[in-house]
Amino acid sequence: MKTNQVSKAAAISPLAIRERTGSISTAEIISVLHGEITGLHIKQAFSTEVAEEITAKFVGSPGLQERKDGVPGQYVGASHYRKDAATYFAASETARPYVDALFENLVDPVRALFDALKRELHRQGIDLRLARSQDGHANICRALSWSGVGAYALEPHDDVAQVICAGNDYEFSAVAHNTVAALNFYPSLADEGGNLRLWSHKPTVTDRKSQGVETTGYPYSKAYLEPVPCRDLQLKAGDIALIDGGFVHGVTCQSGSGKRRLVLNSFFGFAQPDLVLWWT
Ligand SMILES: O=C(O)CCC(=O)C(=O)O
Ligand SMILES: [Fe+2]
Repeated sequence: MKTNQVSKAAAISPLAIRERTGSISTAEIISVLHGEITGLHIKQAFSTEVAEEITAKFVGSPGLQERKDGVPGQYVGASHYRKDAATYFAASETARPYVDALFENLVDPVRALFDALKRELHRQGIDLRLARSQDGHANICRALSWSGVGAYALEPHDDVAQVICAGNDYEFSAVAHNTVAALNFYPSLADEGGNLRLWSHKPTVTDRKSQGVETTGYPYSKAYLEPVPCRDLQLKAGDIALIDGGFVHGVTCQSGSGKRRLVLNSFFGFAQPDLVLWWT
């Protein structure tokens, strides 16, 4: 990681951020997909009662596990990060009952967004579906609680490196040429911190190589990001943040007694002009 770090300044790409209260619209989601909005923060976007029930189900889930892939956190669901397609889709199948159980007896807000987007895209002649292979298909989301200590609960990273390096076994590898939209629902936050920080920088393959994060996009160093302007989305339970995952982002440190930060995360993007794929 250290040897060929050329100290080349990170190119600045402006952030287009929209923050408001209310319900998310399919037009805004599609604007993120087209790269017109970098960060969309919708406050009070889903019910706090539903948020509390999902959080309680996560905490008590028999499918709750510690991440063992170098990213500190606990999760329910499957992550494609550093997995080949066969392993990821098998893990998705195994985790499905646990993911579904998080929404038992509730109207799942992630599924509601998926269905609304599917209807709108269909009107435009575009199909939206979960990514799949012969081994299974992706889940609607994964639930994550970050536990990094220090400046970041989740270190600065981008979500595209893992898609580029996923390999051709994955039908969604083609999305890396377009916007990888990262969708986050927040059922719970710690009393303080846990902001989603976005930097004005969209790394290229060359940038990643220079930083020794070519295959992971994780983590970008403090020194590399120091000169880059950033913006924090200050999140509360019931909020949604939808970002262009190609921009560097991370989660600031969190503090306070008891409450843990929980995010329901999914990725989606255009694999073909008439096909949007969704995965975790
Ligand atoms: O927890 C968050 O706010 C962001 C999650 C994230 O960036 C990711 O899962 O890749
Ligand atoms: Fe991310």
